[in-house]
Amino acid sequence: MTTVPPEHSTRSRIAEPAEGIGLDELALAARNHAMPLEALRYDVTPVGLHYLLVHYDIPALDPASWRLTVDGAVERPAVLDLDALRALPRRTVTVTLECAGNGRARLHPRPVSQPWLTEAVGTATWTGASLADLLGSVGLWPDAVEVVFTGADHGVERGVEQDYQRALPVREALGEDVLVAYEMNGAPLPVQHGFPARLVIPGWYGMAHVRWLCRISTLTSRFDGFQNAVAYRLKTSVDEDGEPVTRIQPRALLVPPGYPDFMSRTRFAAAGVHELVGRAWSGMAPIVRVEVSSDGGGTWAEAVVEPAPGRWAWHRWTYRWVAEPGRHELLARAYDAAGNVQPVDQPWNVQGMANNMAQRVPVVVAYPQVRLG
Ligand SMILES: Nc1nc2c(c(=O)[nH]1)N[C@H]1C(S)=C(S)[C@@H](COP(=O)(O)O)O[C@H]1N2
Ligand SMILES: [Mo]
Repeated sequence: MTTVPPEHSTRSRIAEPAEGIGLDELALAARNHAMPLEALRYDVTPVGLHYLLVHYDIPALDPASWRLTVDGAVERPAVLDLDALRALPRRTVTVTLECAGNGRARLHPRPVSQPWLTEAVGTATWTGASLADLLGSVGLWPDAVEVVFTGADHGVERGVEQDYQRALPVREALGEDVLVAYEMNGAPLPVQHGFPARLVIPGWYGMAHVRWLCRISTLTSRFDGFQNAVAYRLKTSVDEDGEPVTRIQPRALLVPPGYPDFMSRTRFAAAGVHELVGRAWSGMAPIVRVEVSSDGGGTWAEAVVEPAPGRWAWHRWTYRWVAEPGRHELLARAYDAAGNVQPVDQPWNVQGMANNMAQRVPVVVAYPQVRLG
């Protein structure tokens, strides 16, 4: 382990009131892209449009020499190559994945980190072996409590040198749709999404879906690694331990209507009827209701919500908007069957995690058509 210079041993930081996005955040934003909102039109996000978040570097793994070690609190530790993984029964699940930091850049005050707006999301069809089958084949000890997943990527975070590692409680890890996936949208995993294998844990925020998986270790005690114990915590002051970030909070997003101004992204749309289209999802329960406001959140009306293409995938929704000439602000909010409601005001926390404040889309409507210049 290298000695980390003190300037890198920082705690997470909150931006000063007038502080803009820094070059450090721009560097992260340029590496890690969001999903363009117009891609909400697809049930399954085309691979290149799916959001991407990589903490360190994308590792180069040779599929011929790659191995997955399964050990710890198990009867028969095993080492699998890619053929052995692919020989296990195949399972395919369509999953909406969202980064826990989504929405962070819109918070006041702003936590300094990957500065997401609202579109760190995507839906993919993942194929792989079920983790329950894999753990069943090695004989999980009955007193195992956590499963630790280790990726092949390595870096330093707030002064701590580490492999990217996350743990899950055993009862979550044994869910029937939890996969060690080796295909995304019907093709081998693209390198940036975890080639040759990644964990997929439907309903959970992105940080739990460990890519470039090389080791699965079961423990009879709680895991205290950085990404569980320090990062991905909901806390209102820096000194608290906070609660762990787990499942995805409900969120609705809409495809902004009309066309955009290049710099401001303000929308211009013709007066008349617009069929607004969006998606809504929750990692806790199906979406039961979506509401739309065209007056900045003053009044709300019900959208039509379609069934989701799978238990863990987003729902498509539509709303018939009669657009009058003038300036408007569109909002959408989602409700799930477990009673979770998406807030209009920010749910603030130190790391800007699980923040599902409603999206706002300013639209300038003109009749019969907008003409600039
Ligand atoms: N090995 C490894 N796995 C990882 C990460 C990482 O940096 N390294 N980032 C996590 C985070 S924070 C997110 S949001 C998702 C992003 O997955 P995607 O880029 O395939 O959409 O991967 C997760 N898995
Ligand atoms: Mo993330």
